Amino acid sequence: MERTFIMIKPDGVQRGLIGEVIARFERKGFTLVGMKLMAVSRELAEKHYDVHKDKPFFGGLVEFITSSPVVAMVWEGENVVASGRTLIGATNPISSAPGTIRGDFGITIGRNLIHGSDAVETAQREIALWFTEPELASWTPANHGWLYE
Ligand code: RTP
Ligand code: MG
Repeated sequence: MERTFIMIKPDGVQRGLIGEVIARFERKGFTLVGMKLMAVSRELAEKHYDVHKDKPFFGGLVEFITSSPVVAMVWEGENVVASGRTLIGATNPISSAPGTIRGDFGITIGRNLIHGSDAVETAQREIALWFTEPELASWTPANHGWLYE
C-alpha cells in the first residue's frame, strides 16, 4: 500500500491545527502509520528541501521550518500521495480551493501550514529521511473492507 510523508509546519502547530489536519486525513480513510512532534535541525531541514536549495526563498524556508516544532507523519492508503496533495490544496493559498487545508486556513505561500510529498519516489525518500523503520507501524484498520473494493 502506498505511503506519503506529511508534515504540519510550525505555523500549523502554533495555530492549534494539529487535530484539524489529522482529522481530515483520518476521515478521508487514510491510515496513520507514524507520527512525532519534533524540533527540526538545520541539517534535516536543508536535506528535506534540498530540491529548492538554489531558490531565493530557501534560506527563509529553512529558518521557518527550524523555528518551532513540527508534526511529522506517515499516512498510508490507495493513491495517498496524490490524494494527500488534493486534501492539502495548491501551494499558494491565494489559489488553494476552499475545502482544502491551505484553502481553509492559509493566507500566504510562506505560511501554508503543511507539507505533503509530491510523488511516490519523493515520499519514499522523505519517509526514510524523517523516520526509522521501528517508528513506523504496519496495521490494517478494522474498516478497511468498507473503504476498498
Ligand atoms: P511543500 O513542499 O511544502 O509540500 O509545498 P509544495 O510542494 O506545495 O511547494 P514547493 O514548490 O515544494 O515549495 C516548498 C515550500 O516552499 C515555500 N515557498 N515559498 N516565498 C515563495 O515564493 C515560496 N515558494 C515556495 C512554501 O512554504 C512551499 O510550501
Ligand atoms: Mg514540495
